Amino acid sequence: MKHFCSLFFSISLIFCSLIVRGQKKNNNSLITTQLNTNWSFKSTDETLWLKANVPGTVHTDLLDNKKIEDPFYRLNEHNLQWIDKKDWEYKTQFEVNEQIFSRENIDLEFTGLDTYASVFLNGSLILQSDNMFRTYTVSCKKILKKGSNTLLIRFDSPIKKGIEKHDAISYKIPVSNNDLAEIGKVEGNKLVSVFTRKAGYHFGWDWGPRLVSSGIWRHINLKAWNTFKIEDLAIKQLELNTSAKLNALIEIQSIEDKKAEIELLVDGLKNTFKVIDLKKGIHTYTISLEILKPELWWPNGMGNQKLYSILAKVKSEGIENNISKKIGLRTIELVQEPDSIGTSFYFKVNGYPVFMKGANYIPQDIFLTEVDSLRYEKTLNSAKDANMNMLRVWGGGVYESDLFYNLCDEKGLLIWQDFMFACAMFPSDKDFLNNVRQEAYDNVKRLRNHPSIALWSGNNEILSAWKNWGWEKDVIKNQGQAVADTIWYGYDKIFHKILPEVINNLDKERPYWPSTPGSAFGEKEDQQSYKQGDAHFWGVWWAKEPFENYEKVMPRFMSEYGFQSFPELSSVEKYAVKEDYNIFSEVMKSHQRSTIGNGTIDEYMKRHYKNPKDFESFLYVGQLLQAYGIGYGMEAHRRNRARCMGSLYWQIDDCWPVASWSSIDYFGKWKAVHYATKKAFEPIIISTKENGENTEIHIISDLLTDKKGTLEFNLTDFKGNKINSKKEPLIIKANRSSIYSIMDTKELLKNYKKEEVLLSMKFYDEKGNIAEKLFYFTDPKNLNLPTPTISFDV
Ligand code: BMA
Repeated sequence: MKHFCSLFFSISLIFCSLIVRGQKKNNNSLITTQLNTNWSFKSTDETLWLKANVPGTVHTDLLDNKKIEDPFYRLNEHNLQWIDKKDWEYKTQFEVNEQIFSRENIDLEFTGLDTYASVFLNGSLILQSDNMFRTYTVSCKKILKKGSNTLLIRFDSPIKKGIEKHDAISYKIPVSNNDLAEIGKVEGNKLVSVFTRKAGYHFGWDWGPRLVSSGIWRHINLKAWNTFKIEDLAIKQLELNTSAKLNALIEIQSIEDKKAEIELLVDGLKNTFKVIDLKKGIHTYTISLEILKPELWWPNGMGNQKLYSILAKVKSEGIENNISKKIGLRTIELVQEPDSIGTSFYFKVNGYPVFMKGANYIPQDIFLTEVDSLRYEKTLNSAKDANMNMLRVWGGGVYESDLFYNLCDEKGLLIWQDFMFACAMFPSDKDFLNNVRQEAYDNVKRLRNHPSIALWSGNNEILSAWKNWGWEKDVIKNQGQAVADTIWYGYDKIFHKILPEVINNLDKERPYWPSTPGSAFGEKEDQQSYKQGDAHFWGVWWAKEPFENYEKVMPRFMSEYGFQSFPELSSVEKYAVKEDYNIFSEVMKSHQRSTIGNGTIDEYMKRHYKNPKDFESFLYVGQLLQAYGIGYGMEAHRRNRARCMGSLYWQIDDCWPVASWSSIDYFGKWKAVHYATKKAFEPIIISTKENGENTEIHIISDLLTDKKGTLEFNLTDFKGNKINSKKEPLIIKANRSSIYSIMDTKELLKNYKKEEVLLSMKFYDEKGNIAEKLFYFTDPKNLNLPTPTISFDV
């Protein structure tokens, strides 16, 4: 953890030196200092203060101080459940020099307190917070001193607070069993997660540990300013054709009425100048600007990701404050129009329908502050390299860091952004609803400039749970209609009123989708018809349906489907020892959170593969199995793009070492399915399937122009002898899926058996191969593969 500390320290140094340099030009401008150093912590019932990292978490600080063992190792998680039952405090001393102290206004800005925090500045209580997703700003000039100041933050146990809130209401809120209260050793196994605005997955999930930490998880900034401070800059796109007409909305806080000059620069060049009347208080000023011959921002695979940097300089009576944002110019629409099937559900970017290829994303660590820029870069590069153009930031995690969205902007990864609600109903009281409104406000405001964000989505699977999984009926049956009405009141308020209102105020250009999976007709319509809306299809896995059902269940947009595998041996070695090497050992079971996980993998493996000879081979074949199944699903979705316009599998990453649906394990290792994804998501693919007596060859292109080349296929036996072949020129049509050929399988195979042959296909032009595909006519376990005689030297 040390390197993170020094990283943050050097960032603050760079920051300070920029400020000092800035001050030479203008010694009245805003001074921002991050309070990242000099922190210590302890539980409130101890006396000894230990060194702490900020940003950080209690668990990682305890680990750094060697007070606990690695929470991910073997069964250690189970011995660490005492941590979330205690209250913790963090303190630091920081200097306020003359220059800072002389500013008329000094604010403390807390961008992430997890979660029930009481903040004391020099002994005075200045803030009580109860939402890890919110930013809190406190004006504190009156309490600050010149010289040394003390900041102390007490975090109340989220479990004890949760129990209080749980016990204070007279009814039970339905929560899925992802809240692992039993592992958490919570009294009476009470499900407390929904009472706290804290990442849902901290309380456990079917791929995650139960490690409910606390801490200062994002920066604390001290901001000192004279007369006015810029709060925000939002760029709104009004028109985009031969020129881009934009509005800059600049929010400024001023302590008095006065004149100010605003200058806007685009990529360093002066664009607009305007004199405005600054008014006392916080107000938004609108200034129009224009970019001639704009270069568009495109999703990955469709073009470049041009980002314009917009700098706003605000000057008034010798004070200059600046703010800058990066934007991308593009149009995006969610098209839901009646068609011959039902109602479409697809995204149009810059006027083109785009098939969304991607995955669901969960936080990359149970301890959020462990995810440094390298890990963000690596995971998002893996998405880009696998030809993805969309990730869904799932609602049981967090609104991600600015860095995450910056990287998505740069890499052309569109984001389906959930609000942070998943798999549970929530409280309906006024305080809770107000808290949610403020959280939505903070995050929509923070994120709205990112071209990568395609859609706001209210929640994960809550509507399904209430309407289709039987939660509503159970509540009516066991607790009565009045309780069901109270619970639904909260749902209706949050997802049909509060969130749409916030979006309408701040970001109305972007589509809002109340729940995923959802229906085009709101909560009244059956979501299981697959004729409209998006779908999460879990018949494969939970109902053990065959992989072929990925072809049969074809929604308009598949936003979740998945199949598990274990990490490879080199990753398992990091959390287990040799005696654990059996998927049914205590340790391996503890790193497998799906109630049906091991049995399901085993059953599907028997359907498609031979029995692996040992533990290591089981891990390996398990990964092949996942690649086989999910690869099948991806191709099926793409073949059917006339109906289905998105394929986001569950899930790209892990937050600890575990057996899960991920395609990249916790240590960053690509599983076999990630390689299969890269292949299945290439811009042009050849996809073969058997349909009754026939073999069909489909060709799918996501390119925006037709592609000319030659298609060749060869049917051979496993020794390489040619049985059948064909080669012909072909023009692959832009942005569509078409059937290239339907052949009678018997004729194609000539008298050969399915287990003896393989069909290899390629499409190429004068520059080389564009698409390649190998197709087998039977499951891997049936193939009569000859024993190879290959020798190698390393
Ligand atoms: C999906 C998700 C998660 C869950 C996953 C696997 O539906 O939304 O809640 O982890 O299934 O069960």
